[in-house]
Amino acid sequence: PKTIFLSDYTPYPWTVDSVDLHFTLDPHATRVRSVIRFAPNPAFTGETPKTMFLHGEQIKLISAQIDGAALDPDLTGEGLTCAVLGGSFTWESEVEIDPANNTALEGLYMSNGMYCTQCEAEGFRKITFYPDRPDVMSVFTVTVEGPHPVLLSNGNPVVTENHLAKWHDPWPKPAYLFALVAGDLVAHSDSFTTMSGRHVDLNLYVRPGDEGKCAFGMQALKASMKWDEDVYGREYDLDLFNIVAVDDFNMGAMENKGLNIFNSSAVLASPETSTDLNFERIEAIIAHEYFHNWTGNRITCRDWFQLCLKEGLTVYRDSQFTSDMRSAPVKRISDVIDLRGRQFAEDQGPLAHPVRPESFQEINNFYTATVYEKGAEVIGMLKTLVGDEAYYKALDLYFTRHDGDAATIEDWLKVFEDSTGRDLAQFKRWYSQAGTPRLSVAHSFELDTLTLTFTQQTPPSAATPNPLPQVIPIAVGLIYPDGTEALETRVLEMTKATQSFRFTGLEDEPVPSILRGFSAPVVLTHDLSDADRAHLLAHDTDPFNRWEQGRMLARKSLLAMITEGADPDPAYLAGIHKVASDTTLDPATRALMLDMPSEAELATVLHEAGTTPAPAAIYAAREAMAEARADAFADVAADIYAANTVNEAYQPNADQAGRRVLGNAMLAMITRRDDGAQAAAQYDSADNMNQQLVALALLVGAGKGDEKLQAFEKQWQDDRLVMDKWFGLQVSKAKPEDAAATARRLTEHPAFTHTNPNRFRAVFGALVMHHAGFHHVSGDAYTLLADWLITLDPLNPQTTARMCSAFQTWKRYDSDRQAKMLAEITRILATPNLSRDTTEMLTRIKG
Ligand code: BAL
Ligand code: ZN
Repeated sequence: PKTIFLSDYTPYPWTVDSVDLHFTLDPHATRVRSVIRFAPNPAFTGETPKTMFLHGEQIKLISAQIDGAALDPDLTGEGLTCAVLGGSFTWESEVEIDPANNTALEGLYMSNGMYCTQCEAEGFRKITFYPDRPDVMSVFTVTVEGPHPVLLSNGNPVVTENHLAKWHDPWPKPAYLFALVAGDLVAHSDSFTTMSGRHVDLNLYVRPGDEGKCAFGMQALKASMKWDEDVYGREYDLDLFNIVAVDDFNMGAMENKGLNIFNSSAVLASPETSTDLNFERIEAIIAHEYFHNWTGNRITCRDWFQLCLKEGLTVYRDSQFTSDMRSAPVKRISDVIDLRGRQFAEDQGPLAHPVRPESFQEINNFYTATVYEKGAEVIGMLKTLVGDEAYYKALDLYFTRHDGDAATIEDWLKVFEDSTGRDLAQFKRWYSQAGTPRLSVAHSFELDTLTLTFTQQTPPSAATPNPLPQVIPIAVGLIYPDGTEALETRVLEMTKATQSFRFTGLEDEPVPSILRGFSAPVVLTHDLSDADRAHLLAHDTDPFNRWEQGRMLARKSLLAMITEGADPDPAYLAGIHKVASDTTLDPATRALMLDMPSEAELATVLHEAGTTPAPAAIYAAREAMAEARADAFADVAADIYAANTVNEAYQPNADQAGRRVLGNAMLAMITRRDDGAQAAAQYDSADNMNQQLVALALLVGAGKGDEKLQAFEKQWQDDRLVMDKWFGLQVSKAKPEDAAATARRLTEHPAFTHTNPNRFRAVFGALVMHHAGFHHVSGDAYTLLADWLITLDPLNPQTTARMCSAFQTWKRYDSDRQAKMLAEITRILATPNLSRDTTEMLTRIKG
């Protein structure tokens, strides 16, 4: 496969002034007629080419003309080349495509009898011949003909007749934002009045039978539209905003202009079928896709290397939204847990890449935690450095200066430089260097002065062999021994490899609270005594750092259990016992304080410290800690559970969800002591999926879930999203030695299908997340996953390649596991005709 480099970018020689598309739908022989007006691109400085290349893959060319003259272009598997004269011209073509056999779910495909599209990043070339690159933007008019009650495309409807609809999108857009939907769908409709008083019709289109799962998504959409007006001054720009739910979808959702297409798991919700986490995720994804209308659609990316320009910023914006809708500290802590779990692991291994990568073979492989989540952290750091007011001023300038542009990270940083007067050359390293910086701090106190000395060092990687010091915003505060605050949060700007900061005029030696709010995505080493950590846990005014100190105590105890066979730390158990009963803290925060680091997080921490993680030992330590917690909480668990029981009608809000998560943390401890009686009672009385599913998971984990699993299947067999939970839960709650066999058994279930990405991920996503199960010494899980990746690859390369990241940590483990994983990686790579996606991923992983 060909490697594409950022440094090779050149503008396209032509602009596309208009695109007219006409679809005549047919499952196996959809005809697409296109009329595309090309003109010389003034931004192209080279000699005008004598030939034109158009992308096109897996499409049958029926006819092609330029200015009415028939052509016979040169065709390859990647597109066509034809001769052109200078000046403007009109390209016309007719092609045939086969949506019913499109199992890759890119381009135009069918899902449960409906037609839908996914064009980001490079799917439009599977629909018609076109310069399929994000810097070619045009106005689209689309006619859809087909025997379906609902025929949709981007923009506003122009003609709606029986079996024909014509759409016009007045906003120039790249082809990756094109969308088409046709099917027997029902709409849940509403409307929104924008800040300037414009009426916008809103529709959420779903399959008949799903009407009852639309209300929450619609409310989330309206809240997002209002929030973007209130916080960023961004107004919606069409008369219509449509969302469609699709069952077969590779990603969560897609921000096509005026016609967002969602994985049904990311939009359909009801109390009976969705958990609290489902509701929160759905609200966030709806917001994310909506926010893309400005950060992504109105201002798009010049090329795919700039993906973080829209994704990092939009993730940052959706995290701000969730913080405002729910609890800011809970959101921040949850984001950090996620970042450490996924992005830090990526940075540690062979897939490490900068937030703005500099080369790729298959762009689908770069929709990563680094581009998205670290990309969002970089925006957060920029905001911390310049301050809130300057940040929003810069964003206003960004929207004004670049509206309608396909922009770059250089454009983005220039806006901040121009509006704040700052030099961001060093800050730009956050975009160009891979790896997680290690930040260590030493503190000393003399007379009335505290000195903090920081050292930063980023481990070299293949992507960045010689990392240079980065600009690190370090938010610090100081807490006196009596628990009062010696210094409110101050942001230190570290730019050198080693740097000291002094705080004078102190009345007593304070305990430093470093990296408040996790102000930079770094691994912090701070040799605080357990007593100092306990002091911050009790008195820190920064909610993130309070949580972090508890987390550090938990980590320390678990690591001692894993590596030295130590007993659970009584001081840690006493600390969380105190926190759990502290009713001055909200239940969600208390639940987060009780949350134990995952096995994967512990493996990452051990690897960082130069120790080979032993999956069985990590699992055993967490189990032993869970047992010790059940003992330590025996006196209060039932009371806390009862006190947090929600008796009101189910609402998916943060307050109720917080009470449920704390109550269920207690139920987990109770289940270890009462033979599952309380969990069974919760299951039987549950009137919502959250409480039903948590109880079921606890019973299955305790080995007492067989009867309820059967009852659950019988109750929910017709609900595909709930059945995904049923599949996933059995794998994630299996004993490590049974995880692979459980997954294998489930693949034989009549409702298992590997062509539906949600169902495939339900089983195999759960298997790879089951650290001790996936890495069981038998190697059975490695083999099972490899077998299925080989089966899925020819059908759906994108989902296959994503799942390959399960092997990215292979070099961390002992030589036996390494050999087993390497054998599977090699076996998959040896498969004839392996996709470009999977080949690139496994070649990088193999290293
Ligand atoms: N643009 C791909 C899906 C998303 O990030 O919204
Ligand atoms: Zn996005």
